[in-house]
Amino acid sequence: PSRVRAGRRATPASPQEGSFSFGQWLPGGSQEESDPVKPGWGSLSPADAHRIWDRSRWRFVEVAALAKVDIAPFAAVNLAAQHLLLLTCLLALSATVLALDIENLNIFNGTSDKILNLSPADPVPVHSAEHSRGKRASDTRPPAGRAWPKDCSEIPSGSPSGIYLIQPTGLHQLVVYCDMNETSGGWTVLQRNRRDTQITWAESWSTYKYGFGNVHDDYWLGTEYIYRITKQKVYQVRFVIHDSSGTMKYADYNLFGLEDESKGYRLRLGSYTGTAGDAMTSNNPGIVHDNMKFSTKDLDQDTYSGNCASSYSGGWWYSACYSVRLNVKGSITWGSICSGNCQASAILIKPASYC
Ligand SMILES: [Ca+2]
Repeated sequence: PSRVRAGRRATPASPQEGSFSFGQWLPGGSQEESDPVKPGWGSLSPADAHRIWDRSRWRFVEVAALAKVDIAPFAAVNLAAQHLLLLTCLLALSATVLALDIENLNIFNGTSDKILNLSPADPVPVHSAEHSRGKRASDTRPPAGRAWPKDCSEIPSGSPSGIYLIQPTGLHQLVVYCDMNETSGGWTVLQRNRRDTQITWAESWSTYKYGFGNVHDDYWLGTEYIYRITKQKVYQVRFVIHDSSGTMKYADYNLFGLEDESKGYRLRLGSYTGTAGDAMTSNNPGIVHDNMKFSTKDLDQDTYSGNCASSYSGGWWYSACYSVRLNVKGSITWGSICSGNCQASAILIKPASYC
């Protein structure tokens, strides 16, 4: 390795140093970017070496050393160096994921290249294979003062749907699914569930508070995170329901907000439009959800004498008990359009639009 390094230190001679040019033996620029097996390497004639010896002993040593470099060991060293670089990149990758301080890594079990707003300019490389071809970790630092989007509405329009990092005010980064296709995009997905989901949904208050599931498919973002996002701006909500035949229906409320944890994450909805029916704001106090506190199996804040969350599994804004039940394994319900046999659901929010 020391002989190879000697070649890297050599620089082209300046014109006043005579007719010999180092450039005729050495690949121009950085060897990392060039093919090390280059005509001329190892074919230095004794006469050339002598000329160099006459001018500078140091240079003779350098060139003679290069002339002795055999291709095979050099290739082995180069391969080892590439592996070392790849290992360094992988270490840097895992280190920078931690350095990003993602609060809810518990719902993210993929690789960093699944996070769409991590570009090569960010601390985590998007394509590690490309990274290993010569870029150094120091090339990928983010600009100072980098601001992450506060929600999915701050991601440039035209971006694809997928997993992004957002950073609501006062929090570290969160991974979240952004729906960029649904009516002009920019929707932050709070919940996603399917009839054949792998998750049970029968979780505790603290598990609901910080989220669970898998941001790649079914998940609850976290009641506290939902509260912290909605505290930033005035939001609208879209409940997306795939009914028993798979037809997509929706219920929009032009306002969506939660009160803080000390007030039970009480739900506040605006007025309804949509095709799924206004099942969240029923006139029947026994099955209404708007203005209800959130309940889980271990924290009963419903209006029923018993414990709705315990009886029906899954945390929700129960009254006594429900007409909508989206946080459940296998029996998703939205009003009368699919009572326990909806195929899928999602809850999406974005800043309210004003006419
Ligand atoms: Ca109760």
